[in-house]
Amino acid sequence: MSKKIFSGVQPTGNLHLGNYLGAIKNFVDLNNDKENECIFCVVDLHAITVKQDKDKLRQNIRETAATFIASGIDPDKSIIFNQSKVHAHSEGSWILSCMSPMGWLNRMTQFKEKAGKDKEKASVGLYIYPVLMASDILLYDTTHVPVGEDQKQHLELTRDIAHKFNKDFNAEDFFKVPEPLINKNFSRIMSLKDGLKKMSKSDPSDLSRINLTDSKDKIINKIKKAKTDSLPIPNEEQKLKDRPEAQNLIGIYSSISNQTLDKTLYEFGGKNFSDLKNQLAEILLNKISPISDEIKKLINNQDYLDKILIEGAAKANEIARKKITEMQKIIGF
Ligand code: AQP
Repeated sequence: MSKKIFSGVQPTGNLHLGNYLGAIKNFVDLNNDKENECIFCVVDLHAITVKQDKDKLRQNIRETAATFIASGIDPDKSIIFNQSKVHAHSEGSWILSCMSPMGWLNRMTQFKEKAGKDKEKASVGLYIYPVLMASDILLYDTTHVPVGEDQKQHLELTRDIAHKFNKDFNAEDFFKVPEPLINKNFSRIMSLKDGLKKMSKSDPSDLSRINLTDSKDKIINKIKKAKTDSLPIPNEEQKLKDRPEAQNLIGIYSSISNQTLDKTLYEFGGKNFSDLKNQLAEILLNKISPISDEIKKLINNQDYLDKILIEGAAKANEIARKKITEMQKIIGF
C-alpha cells in the first residue's frame, strides 16, 4: 500500500546521531520506496518555542535541509520545505488549539521536561507545540509519521485531535488518523555521557553526542570517551538490563550497522568495551563522515538549498491550502 509520509526536524543546530538513527535514516528508507509520497519539513515554527538567534536560525534552516539531502533524501522525489513558508500550518494550529482540551496538553511529558522547574516562564508556544505538530501532520492526509520514541506521545495526541475534530464537526474521515513509524529496537539513542539521558542537541556537553558535522578526530575522541561500565560485554540481551551505557553503545553499533542486538552481542560477547569502541568508531567514520562532507559542500551552495526550500514550499502549499480551505468550510468560516 502506498503511504503518505510526513515528518519534521527542528532547525536548532547540532543535528546528532540520535536524530539520524531515530528519524532521518528512516526518512531515507521511506524516500527510497517509490510507492511512498514523502514530505520532510524543517520545522522552524517549532524552533522558536525557545529563544533563537535570528542569523543562527537562518543558517540552521539551511543546514537541516542540507542534512536531509546529504543523508540521501532526494528533493526530486520528496518535498522538502520549511514550515514558516506554508501559512496553513499556523492557521490549522490555531483552529485545532481551539478544540483541544487543556487536560490533554497538561499530560505532555516533553513540555514538563523542557519547561523544567520554571514552568511559569516557558512560552505558550512550547506548551501548545504538540497542537502545531498535529496541524503539520493532519494537513497532508498523512498516513505514517516516522519519529523517534520521544515523539510517541505527541503522535497519540495528534490521533486524538483528528478523531475529535471528525466527531465534533460530524466530518467522518475528514482527517486521516496517522500511524507512528517508530524503529522498535533503536528508537531512543542516549547520551554518550549518561545512558539514562536522551542524546540531545541542547545538552551542554558536546561530548554527550556525535554531531553529524563532527570531524573524524572528534568522532574517534567522543567514542573513546563514551561512558561504559567495568564489566565485559555480555552475550545475551537480558544481561544488558541495568547497564544503560552498555545497552546504548551496543544499540548504536547495531543500528548503524543494520543488524540485530543479538548479532552484535554474538560478535562482542565476552570482549572489552575497547574492542567495541574501536569498531564503532570505524563504522561511524564510514557512515557519518560522507554525510558530514556532503553537508559542508551543500552549505556552501546556499542558492541551491534556497531553491529546494522555495520549490518544496510551493508544492506543500498547494496541498495544505486545499485542506485548510475545507477545514474553514467545515467549521463555518
Ligand atoms: N536521542 C534520540 N534518539 C532517537 N531519536 C531522536 N530524535 C531526537 N533525539 C533523539 C528524533 O529526531 C527527530 C527530530 O527531532 P527534533 O529536532 O524535532 O527535536 P527533539 O526531539 O527535541 O531533538 P533534541 O535533540 O532532543 O533537541 P533538544 O535538545 O532541543 O530537545 C524526532 O523524530 C525525534 O524523535
